[in-house]
Amino acid sequence: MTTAPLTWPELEALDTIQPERVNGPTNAQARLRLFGQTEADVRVTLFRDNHAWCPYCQKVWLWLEEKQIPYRIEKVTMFCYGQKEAWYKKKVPSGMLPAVELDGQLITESDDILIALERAFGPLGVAMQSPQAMPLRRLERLLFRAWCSWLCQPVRSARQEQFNREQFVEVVSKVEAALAATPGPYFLADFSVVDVVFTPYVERMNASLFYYKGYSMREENPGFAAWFEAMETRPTYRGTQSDFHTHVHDLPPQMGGCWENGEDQARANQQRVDQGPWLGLPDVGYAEPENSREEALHRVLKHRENIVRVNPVDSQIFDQALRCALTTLMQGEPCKPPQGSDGGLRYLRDRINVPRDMSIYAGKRLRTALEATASLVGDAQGPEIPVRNRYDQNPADFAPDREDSPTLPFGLNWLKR
Ligand SMILES: N[C@@H](CCC(=O)N[C@@H](CS)C(=O)NCC(=O)O)C(=O)O
Repeated sequence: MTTAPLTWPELEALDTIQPERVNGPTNAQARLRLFGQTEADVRVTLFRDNHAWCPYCQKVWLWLEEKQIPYRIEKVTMFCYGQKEAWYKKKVPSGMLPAVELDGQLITESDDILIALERAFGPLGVAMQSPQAMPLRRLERLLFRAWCSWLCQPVRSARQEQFNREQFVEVVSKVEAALAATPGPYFLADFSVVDVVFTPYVERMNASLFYYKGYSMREENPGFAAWFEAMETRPTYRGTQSDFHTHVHDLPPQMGGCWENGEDQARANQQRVDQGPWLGLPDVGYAEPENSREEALHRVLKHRENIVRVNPVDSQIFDQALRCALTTLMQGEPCKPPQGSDGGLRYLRDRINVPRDMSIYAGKRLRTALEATASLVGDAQGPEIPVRNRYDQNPADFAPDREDSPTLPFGLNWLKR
């Protein structure tokens, strides 16, 4: 027996979320952050990517959140998702992100941005150029390069694959030693800018190596395990944290390709990240918040018209299928969707972007409900997730003024329209 889908008004009645974007916890949707201060106190504008994915933006974002500096957020499209906004290219001709305006002065390059912010507002624990931070910042770049060599270069032999893996693991052991050199879980005695500098790529390494190489960085290294656990106690980090599914499919176009090693463990991990179950993956370790399902519902309700419109399945059919998935999400009962909607439900399952759309547990709950609903009518998958670009995630399609905007540059013509 399956239950009948709730209507949109019935679903809306279950939406209890009242987001506090400006003064509440760190979140990817805010356009203004005040931390209890006033708009007159805002000296900083952060230009970051629409997808809340750019690692260098995450570094500056985390720093501002940790220091509770009031700031505005202007969101810009990254090249591989769609067309870069002309107003941003006038400001920053290369189109690169992040950028910051501090007291009206434009600064680019994330390290220079942090140094300028430190001058204006004081350091986060230690200064970027302090003798404590400098060697650890160099170690972070060493780890980054070893990761790129292993993940982003095709190999000609199993020996070369093994060599790249060993090179990476050797740098990991240096990082483990650095983490063990202080009594707490962080890089220095207390949380500092050094942890912020490591965060973006360590998160992306944890995701990508699990998926493409079958190597679980967080589970195989006690220093990293403790560091992740400590980071996840911080609401700032939780607000910027992404999940495995988002990272592994956003990385290939950004990095120019990610190469899987074909090992059994990697294959098993790929199956798990793509098809679920998503709860229990080592992309998050803290306990699930009580309102993760409500959060997922709230976010879908907000964008439901666009979500239905861009789906490859006929709108009427998909509207009902989506209500089925949301009914399952909220009531825990199976709800049979119309025949032929399975591919459309999985299309959406594959395009939930964490934290852009919702936080990590909300994303897992929604993927789970979409998959459970799809599996009641078939095993059709959605169109494949592209690896050279992510125009299927063009933010222009979800812009509030979409109707007034010119024809989409890359169109979503391969979708129904
Ligand atoms: N060295 C720069 C690197 C910044 C960077 O590589 N940004 C990428 C995104 S992660 C970018 O803006 N690329 C242009 C685009 O994708 O639109 C920094 O530290 O700020």
